[in-house]
Amino acid sequence: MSDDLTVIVGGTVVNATGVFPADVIIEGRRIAALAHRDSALAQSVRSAGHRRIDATGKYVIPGGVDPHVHLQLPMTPEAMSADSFETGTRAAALGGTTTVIDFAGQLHGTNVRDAVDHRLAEAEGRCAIDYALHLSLGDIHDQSLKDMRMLVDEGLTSFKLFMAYPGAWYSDDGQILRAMQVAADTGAMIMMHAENGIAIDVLREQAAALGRTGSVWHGRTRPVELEGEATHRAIQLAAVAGAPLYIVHLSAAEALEQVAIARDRGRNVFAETCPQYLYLSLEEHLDQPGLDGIRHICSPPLRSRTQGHQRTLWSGLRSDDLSVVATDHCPFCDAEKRLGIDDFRAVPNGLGTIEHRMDLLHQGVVAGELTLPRWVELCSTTPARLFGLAGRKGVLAPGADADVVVYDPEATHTLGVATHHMNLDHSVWEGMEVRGQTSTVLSRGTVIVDEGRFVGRAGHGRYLQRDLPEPLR
Ligand code: DUC
Ligand code: ZN
Ligand code: ZN
Repeated sequence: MSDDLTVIVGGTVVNATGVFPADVIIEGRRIAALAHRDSALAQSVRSAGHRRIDATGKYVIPGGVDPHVHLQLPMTPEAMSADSFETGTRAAALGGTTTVIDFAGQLHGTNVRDAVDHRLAEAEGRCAIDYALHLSLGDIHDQSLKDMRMLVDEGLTSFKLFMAYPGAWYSDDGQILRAMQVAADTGAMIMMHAENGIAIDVLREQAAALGRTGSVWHGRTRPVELEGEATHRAIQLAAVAGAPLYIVHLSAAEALEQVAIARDRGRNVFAETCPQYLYLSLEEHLDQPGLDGIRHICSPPLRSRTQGHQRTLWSGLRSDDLSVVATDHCPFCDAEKRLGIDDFRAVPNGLGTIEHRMDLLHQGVVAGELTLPRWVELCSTTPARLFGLAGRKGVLAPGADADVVVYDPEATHTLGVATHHMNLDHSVWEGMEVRGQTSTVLSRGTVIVDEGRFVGRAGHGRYLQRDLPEPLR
């Protein structure tokens, strides 16, 4: 056996497939073996004096895979999302995430090649953990459809389209169908922002004309019916094209119902939700005066607790109608949020959660909403599989990258600006007490978080060329 061994001893391994006591043996950058604690292999590796990490009393899980983040995103000319590739990936690592997938954005009139190269250059040498890119397509025409094929050949295998934001990112049904046909032909994944932006724009203008410009109107002008309708339409268009479909940031029971119907019919439709839709609500968070309200503006909006959306989403996580939990991390500091202090329409959309996803979903385990394997499946294994990283990320198995998190299930801590590492001057999670905390993190065999302290470096993270998604259910 090689000399370059690290062994994580005494922990409880949690994979999507089960929970068992095992030592994790790492050779170089990959996992070499999982050895039952009492096995001869475990005994011999333990006694051979290799590097040891003690995980007694802790879980050993595959590093988190967050397939939806926006680092240093220029949302408007005045508002750039607050975490850079450096600060955002460091915060992610401290929270137990070892892979992120961000987006290159092809705006109207810009070219796909330039958009991807520009984004790759921005990330290069700056990430603490491995990273990949999707492409947001804002301008669908013959050339950009051709460029999709080129990107698939290069290992960029997923494309986000928007049914919202007319005049900016919006695509009409014909454009969406054409992109879906290319996805069906190449094996790429279409990710959909499913809100009916044409109808939403009417409601926004009507609200503003009546002086209804407070933060709660952001939510009231993006009603759940328009998320449900767009989700239904996206699913039908994907059926016509014969393409798999991934609904991003699903927030409402009406949308989940459409996903569940499609899945019950055996369709390859998947959906992600985000922690904010599981814990925060329109009544308690968005409907507050001034800064407190606008800090909670994101799209889709936080939904009504009294209408039961949160309960429905938790149940969807259990039933597998929801397949993934991502963050949609897109934080803005107060100065940028204040751009819309008098008018919700001018508030940059997005919240900061990249550091807290594993902990927030672990609360689901603590509360009995999720099993331990389901926690890992939602946060690591399925996002890796759906985005072409199966076998490399999101699993503790021989041959997989040694992206490993030692997680202390009993540690308690309080989320908020005093303790978080995101480059953000407030927190929508302020004061929330959680049970469970990342203790040690390895990225491709290198320790990057040691007992809660970041010891990695910007530039350790590598760009991941991805395989085709594995969308079969
Ligand atoms: N959609 C996203 O996925 N992120 C930020 C804003 C938005 O509308
Ligand atoms: Zn979106
Ligand atoms: Zn997003």
